[in-house]
Amino acid sequence: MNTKPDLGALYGATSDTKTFLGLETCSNLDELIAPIALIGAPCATPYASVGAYCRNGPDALRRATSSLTANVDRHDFDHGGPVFPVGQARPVDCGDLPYDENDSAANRDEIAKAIEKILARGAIPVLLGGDDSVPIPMLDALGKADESRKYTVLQIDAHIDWRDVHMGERYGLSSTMRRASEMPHIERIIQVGARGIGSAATSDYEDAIAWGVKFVPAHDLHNHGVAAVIDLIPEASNIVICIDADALDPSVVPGVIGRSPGGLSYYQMVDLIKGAASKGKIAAMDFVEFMPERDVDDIGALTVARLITTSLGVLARQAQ
Ligand SMILES: [Mn+2]
Repeated sequence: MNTKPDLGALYGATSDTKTFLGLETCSNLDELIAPIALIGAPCATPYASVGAYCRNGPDALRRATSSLTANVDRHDFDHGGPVFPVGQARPVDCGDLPYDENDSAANRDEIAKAIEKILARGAIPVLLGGDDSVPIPMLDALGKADESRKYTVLQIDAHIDWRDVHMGERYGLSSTMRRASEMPHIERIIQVGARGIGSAATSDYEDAIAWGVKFVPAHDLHNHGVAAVIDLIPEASNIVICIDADALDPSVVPGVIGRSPGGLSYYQMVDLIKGAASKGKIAAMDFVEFMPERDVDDIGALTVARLITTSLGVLARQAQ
């Protein structure tokens, strides 16, 4: 016997849902009408040595919600009510952007244009990677939408991503925060969860400090709590939250290329997101680096999909 009883069947979910949480689709961003737009970007600027190793992330995260599609309106204890407030327009799932592993510039352009359209329609973009090169064009697009608006980036990641160039590439996943620091509309960067050994050299870390980055490494977060991070966010900030799945502990998200012990718990992540929302307006979010091929029995997909769901509920409440 190799069939296991399934939670979706227990809850009465219909089997063929293709969108995140069974949300409505939007296939034409020019006609988008929703407060929040989920969109997948399987690939932006991959390193030749590993390719687009997170290209299957968005679909795996959608699949991880399929058992809950019949239960979206039930009580969610992370919100004290349904995840989406009753009577309010819901997020939509805009599907995945096309990509070409051999044309990174075109991929970045595709992502930037999509984010610009979402912002022009007044929706909050929630971008699903893809590897951690995917946020660079999203952050770029935020500056084009409104040149006078300044942003605080809250990056939650096991790695600081401050390499100037790695493997001959400036726009790869090891350079995301350095590229962000070069954008005139990014006025503040807070980086949470760094630990262990990554690709950054000590000089990269020193460059980030000199720029003004406030670091709360994972060990400090465990010692001092989430409030130490939230205190760093000024009131009324426009906040972009950039979440690398490897920020979470590998025991809850094994599905990443760079597993690093000592990571964050699910509720530390939730409290960071809710805490940010309490200080300002979350203008955009990304969830990157989930790699289903390295996951263990879909436990990481479940955890990251749950975190995205909770984030959508937080964004829905701030849109009220
Ligand atoms: Mn990263």
